[in-house]
Amino acid sequence: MALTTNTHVLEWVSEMAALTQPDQIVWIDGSEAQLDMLRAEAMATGELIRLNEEKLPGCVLHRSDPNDVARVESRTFICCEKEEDAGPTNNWMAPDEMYAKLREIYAGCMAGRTMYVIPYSMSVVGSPFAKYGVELTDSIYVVVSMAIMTRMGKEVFAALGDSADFIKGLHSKAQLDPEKRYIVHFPQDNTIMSVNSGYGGNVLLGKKCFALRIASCLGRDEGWMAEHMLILGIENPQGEVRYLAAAFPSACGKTNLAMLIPPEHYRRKGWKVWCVGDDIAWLRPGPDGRLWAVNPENGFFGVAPGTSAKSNPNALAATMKNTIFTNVVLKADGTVWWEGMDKNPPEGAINWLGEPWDPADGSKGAHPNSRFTAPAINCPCISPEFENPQGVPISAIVFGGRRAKTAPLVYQSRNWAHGVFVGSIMASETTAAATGAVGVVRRDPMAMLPFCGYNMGDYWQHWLDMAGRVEKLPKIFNVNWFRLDEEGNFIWPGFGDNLRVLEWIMGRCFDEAEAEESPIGYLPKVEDIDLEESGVDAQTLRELLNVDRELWKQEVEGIEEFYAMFGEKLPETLRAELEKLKKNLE
Ligand code: OXD
Ligand code: MN
Repeated sequence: MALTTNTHVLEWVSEMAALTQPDQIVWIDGSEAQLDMLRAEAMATGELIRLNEEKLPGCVLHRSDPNDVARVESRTFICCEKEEDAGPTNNWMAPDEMYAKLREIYAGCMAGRTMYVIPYSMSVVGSPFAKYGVELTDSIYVVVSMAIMTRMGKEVFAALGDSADFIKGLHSKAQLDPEKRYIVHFPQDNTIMSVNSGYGGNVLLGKKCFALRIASCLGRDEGWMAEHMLILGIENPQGEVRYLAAAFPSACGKTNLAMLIPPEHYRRKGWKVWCVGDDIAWLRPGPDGRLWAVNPENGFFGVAPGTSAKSNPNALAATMKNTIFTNVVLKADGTVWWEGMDKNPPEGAINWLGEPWDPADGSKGAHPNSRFTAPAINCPCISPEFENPQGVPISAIVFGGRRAKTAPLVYQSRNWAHGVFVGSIMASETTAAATGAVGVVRRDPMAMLPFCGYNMGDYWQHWLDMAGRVEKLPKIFNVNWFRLDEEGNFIWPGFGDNLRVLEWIMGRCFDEAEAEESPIGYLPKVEDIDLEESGVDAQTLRELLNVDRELWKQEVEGIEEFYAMFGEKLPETLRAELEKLKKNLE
């Protein structure tokens, strides 16, 4: 039975049902009873596999199709009216043309299946940040995953009332045909259409599709920001908690930073770190003139391989109950395993493909992009402010990347505009760690390259314009945990020791720490970073903070090349910042 009388919802559901032809429509109310029934049904068909109830209560395993294990950027589209509004970094097609193509693919695709209607909220229902969505799907995996990742259920319809202000999402696994797989955004219609995939990043439409691509457009129009950022609270020994938001491209330890455990030396003094979010931040000017942030999600969709009791005990703890694992190893005792969990690949286990696995044959047991979908409240360091509908005030914005030599351990931008420049030139390198060879530089501005729902040039202008909306702007920094020595070894210990750098960053935000000028921005002095018990000496830190002018001159060339893509859309302010950098390097 329909859970709402909202005519906009009802009409759209019946239109999509007429197109996709499901056998029945089930409205998701968010109750445990209904979710239990759906889990039981999915376990009967093998879509979900129950795990060891004693060791992993409430946990299940799912395997996606082997041809469907990651986001597909080449098949992800932004379909706004004008191509230039999607910009050079997005795939674009005219909306009419794309709708026509999709209509053909969706026609009758749910015949013999059930269509589930999922009402969900990004952020706490009723929060000033909250935005509502309705996802239609033919996948129980999607329903039970959305129950973890969002606030889902009939209270969302109550909050929506008769309003047409919700994001429409239509998902169908269809035939999982990679040639007809599309992840499409229609920002002008607040609509998302995803078809022929069952992989989380493509089908949990609240996440990348809504909370980043569509929300970035809403933010542009409404004066706020949707960013690919973790949110972290740092509690000092005086008990003050200060917050930062940080953006990193993939494979830079974002989840680990979001759940950082302070080194022993800091713990003894009373430092604590709280996780507000691990992936997405929505930021708005608050009534006090500061920038406030929420994590719009309700769970973590984290990469499993590499997550261990050593690298990220908090993430591991978060997966111990009510978690969905995707494409990991199934052990004989009904628990799970992945590469990097420990050094003991299990005997007698089943690999991510569902086949008996012999670790000795050299194959991987878990897919490298295998995932856990875990409730945020499971995380031992989840912030007490996680559910605060007002969010948390952001003092610092931190950008980062993986650079062998170019970027120092940390530097601070001179002001907001320079900070936007620093974010716009973000990049990560693939490094052949063994040789220290410098690999390919991939530019990923603000870590938003695959997630910005409009022209990146306009997006940078929106960032610059926030200066007129936020009275007390956060300070902007850049970090690089990945400097290599001549032999290709990491010089900085990383993980919990990154708090040493964050302490300086927070000190700068509250006028408690010193810095010195450099051609690229403010650097800490060697004595400004606490190295006690770090194993890093002052000489090594000096090396980590070194700014090599020759490398930066090469960097300038790379930036010029990248900026050229944006033509007239490149904000004048950023062009001027680049000129300033060039001059400083002379
Ligand atoms: C993610 C991503 O899955 O950024 O969070 O790809
Ligand atoms: Mn992400």
